[in-house]
Amino acid sequence: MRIKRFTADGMAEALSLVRQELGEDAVILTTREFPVRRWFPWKSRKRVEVVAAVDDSPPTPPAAPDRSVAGAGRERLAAVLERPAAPRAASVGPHYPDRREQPMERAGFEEWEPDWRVLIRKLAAEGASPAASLMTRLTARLMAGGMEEKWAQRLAENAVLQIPDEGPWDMEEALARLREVTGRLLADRIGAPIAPDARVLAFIGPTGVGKTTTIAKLAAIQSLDEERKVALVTADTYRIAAVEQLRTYANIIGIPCMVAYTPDEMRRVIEGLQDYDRILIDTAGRNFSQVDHVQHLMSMLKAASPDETYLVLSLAGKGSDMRRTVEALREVPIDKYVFTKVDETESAASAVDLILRAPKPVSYVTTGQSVPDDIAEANVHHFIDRL
Ligand SMILES: Nc1nc2c(ncn2[C@@H]2O[C@H](COP(=O)(O)OP(=O)(O)O)[C@@H](O)[C@H]2O)c(=O)[nH]1
Ligand SMILES: [Mg+2]
Repeated sequence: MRIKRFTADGMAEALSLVRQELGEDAVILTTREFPVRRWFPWKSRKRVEVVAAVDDSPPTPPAAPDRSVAGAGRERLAAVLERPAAPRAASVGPHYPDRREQPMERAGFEEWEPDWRVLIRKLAAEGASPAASLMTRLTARLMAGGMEEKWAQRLAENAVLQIPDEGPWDMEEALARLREVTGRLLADRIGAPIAPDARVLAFIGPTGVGKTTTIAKLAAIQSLDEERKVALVTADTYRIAAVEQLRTYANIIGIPCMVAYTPDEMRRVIEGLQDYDRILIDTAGRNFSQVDHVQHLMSMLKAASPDETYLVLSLAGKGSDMRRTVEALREVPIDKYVFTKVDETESAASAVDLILRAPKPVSYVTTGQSVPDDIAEANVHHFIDRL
């Protein structure tokens, strides 16, 4: 570690000295302004002092590919930020790897506190610098879209940090950088359609988010386009209309629809559907802040023993509600997310917040009420274009 003190007439000059002497990896430890006394006090001017350090110990060999921002350290973060986003085809097709093989829960953003945040903060503290004002505007925009402040701030800081020194320091550039940074963070978390060999699929989530409609869309595509043998099962027996709704879709598509009132029935129904390729299970969207609703859901899921469990969440809802649902369902093993009602919202910030906070692959987004057309395999643009 080399530590050095620099003084200059302004922060920009000081930082450029730091960069010249210590290189791009330098970390700002402290900054301070001090007046230079002249003969006449009213003519005193300010100088800036920056203490910076650089770690010049030999570099550690690169870690195995892992795009999570987990694990402290600038290198990991830099690797995440600098690796170009992998181009991702809109439709990934049936060869898509089964992501259940991968560890889902990675340590998240919390640990992502690189030292150069200090630098940005200092810049912000300078007052009306363009960097500070863009950071504030980006943060406010993300928060208005439902992202929690600390995440909004970090994304905004990272975006602004990517703007070259010579600018342009405007919102258009800042947004482009925000999309770039977010895209890289999300890249390996988005685009995970139904795994080819997954047979039993359960869909859970709050009421009204679009579970039944999404199941109808997927069932129609799987059955009519992909010519698989598809069956529907509903455990949403709380409302009579819910059973009828699913049954109507099943009749139109021409596939069976079974009802399971209890875990035992669920077990029997699934057993009876052994020669079906895909069994899509609809569940009741109850108020999951009540523990017994979660327990009931868990016992149904346990009986169904799904290969994949999808948590369906609506982008039209509030970010805080979405986070509450995820928190209430923390005991439920969830494999993937489906985000609905993308057509009803201008901002996907709340979804980005969730994907960064509780990382799971995002499989589909739905874009309207039309069965079966308004559904697409999720891609990064569904999210970053709405930031
Ligand atoms: N705008 C829009 N509406 C949707 C979408 N998906 C579902 N809906 C509507 O949301 C309402 C609730 O859907 P439903 O499937 O019954 O929700 P569930 O209670 O979660 O099963 C219905 O009016 C659907 O037509 C979507 O992607 N966009
Ligand atoms: Mg329903």
